[in-house]
Amino acid sequence: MKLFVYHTPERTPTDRLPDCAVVIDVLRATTTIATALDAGAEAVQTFSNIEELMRQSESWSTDKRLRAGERGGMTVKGFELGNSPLACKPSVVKSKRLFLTTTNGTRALERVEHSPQVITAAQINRRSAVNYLLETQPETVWIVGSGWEGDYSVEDTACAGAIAQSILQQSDASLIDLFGNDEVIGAIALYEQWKDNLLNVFRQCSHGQRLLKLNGDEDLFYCSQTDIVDVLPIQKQPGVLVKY
Ligand code: 3SL
Repeated sequence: MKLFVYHTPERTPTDRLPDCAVVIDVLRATTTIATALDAGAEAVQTFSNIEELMRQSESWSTDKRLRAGERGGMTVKGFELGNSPLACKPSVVKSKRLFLTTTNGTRALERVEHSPQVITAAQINRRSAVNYLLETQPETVWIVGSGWEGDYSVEDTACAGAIAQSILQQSDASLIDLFGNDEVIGAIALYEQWKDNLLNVFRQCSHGQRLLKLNGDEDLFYCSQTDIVDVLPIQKQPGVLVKY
């Protein structure tokens, strides 16, 4: 297995695809996706474009669908849910399809949606993603962060490092065997530096600050927890994620 880390969709190569893509948007899209599937949602279908989401969700009966998403961190007008993982309670999402649009996470997913295998990861389900990679041993793995409108986000790269570090610890491979680009080494170092205090870095980083202005401290706390959810979202058709 060769691991590559790309900080943003914009920095992800366009002329090839990996055997497996791992998409990360810790704050908050991939945390929300894992939480919704863990709470019993039938699937999460992702869109970068609101009009396309409206068009495709229209044919679903209202008792089987939920429209969810944010722009600028706030719930899209007329949608039932925003992008807070804490809203994804079983009583709300069970057996429903979430039609989800977000600013960056859904764009990152689109960037690699034609890869043979696509999974999503966040800090809360890091272990499930690692177990899947160790079990399936894809030859090339791209861990793609969502960032923020083209810029790097520290929380996504820290989570990429958490995945890479755990794979390194559990496989016989050395770092030299495992890493495909220098970003992997940087991501592991970043995670090592902050792993015991992720909440602190989440509160300081630019996206954490943005969410704090929207009263998002509970979301930050939830998103900063490691391995609390045993669920792996896997793409069954482009843009549609289900429980593995
Ligand atoms: O950018 C995204 O995809 C979102 O997850 C951003 S937010 O945390 O909902 O503001």
